[in-house]
Amino acid sequence: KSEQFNWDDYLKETESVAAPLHCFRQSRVPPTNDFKVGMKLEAHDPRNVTSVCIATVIGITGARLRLRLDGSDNKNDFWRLVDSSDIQPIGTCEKKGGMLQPPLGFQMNASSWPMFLLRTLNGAEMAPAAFFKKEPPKPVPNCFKVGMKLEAIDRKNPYLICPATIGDVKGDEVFVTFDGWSGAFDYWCRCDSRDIFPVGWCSLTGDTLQPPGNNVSITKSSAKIQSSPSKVTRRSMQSPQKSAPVPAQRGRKPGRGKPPGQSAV
Ligand code: MLY
Repeated sequence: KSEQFNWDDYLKETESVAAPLHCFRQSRVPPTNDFKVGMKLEAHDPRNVTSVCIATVIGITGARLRLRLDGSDNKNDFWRLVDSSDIQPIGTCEKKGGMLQPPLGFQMNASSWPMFLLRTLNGAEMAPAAFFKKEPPKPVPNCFKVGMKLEAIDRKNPYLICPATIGDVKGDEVFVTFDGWSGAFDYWCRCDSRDIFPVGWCSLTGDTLQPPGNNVSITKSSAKIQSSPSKVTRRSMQSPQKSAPVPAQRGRKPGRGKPPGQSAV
């Protein structure tokens, strides 16, 4: 716990570069997060994206909200940026002629939905429209390059934002690899994904940036493609590696990992 993670030092240590800001679909100045725990809003159900549901802010982390759909359990919380197009003020759905839907896995009998909806909204603190920020435009060409560093959401543990490296680029997609972790958490995503952020994002938003893992060697950025054992700067025997002490990324070729489109969940 002694020394804290520092991007400047880390970029030097790994002789790598940060992916440029304009590569990302994120605002240059992160949006301010004015939401408060307990406020209600409308959100697309992540498990059924055509449904618009009522959600409650359960937590605040940097420019993100931890959300829970009203009528759902506490096992399906999700995180959205305050400038996500997945969230909107209460009343938006109706204004557009839509109907608020029960979340997938609604805990009560479906017939009790209309009454549940009335009760959940009655006296609720609704997040003001001004708290919702406009989603930034899509960056047009995919300008990420293999080896560039970034901050990325761990999709298996979506509350975590972690140091990551572009491991591959194909068309509009990038392969996000997590520094210091074996491939288990890596994923393909579109270059305009809201789950990836420029270096320094967490320090600007006040979100927590995880330190790199320590179970896979981290070397020069080129090491994500071919690692040279002499350049190993950090390594330990910690977990999810099957056959231990060889640097896990050794011999990795661009193109490994699942093809674009299959794992972007
Ligand atoms: N408890 C999990 C957390 C893993 C997080 C990995 N991310 C940061 C890439 C584990 O140890 O498997």
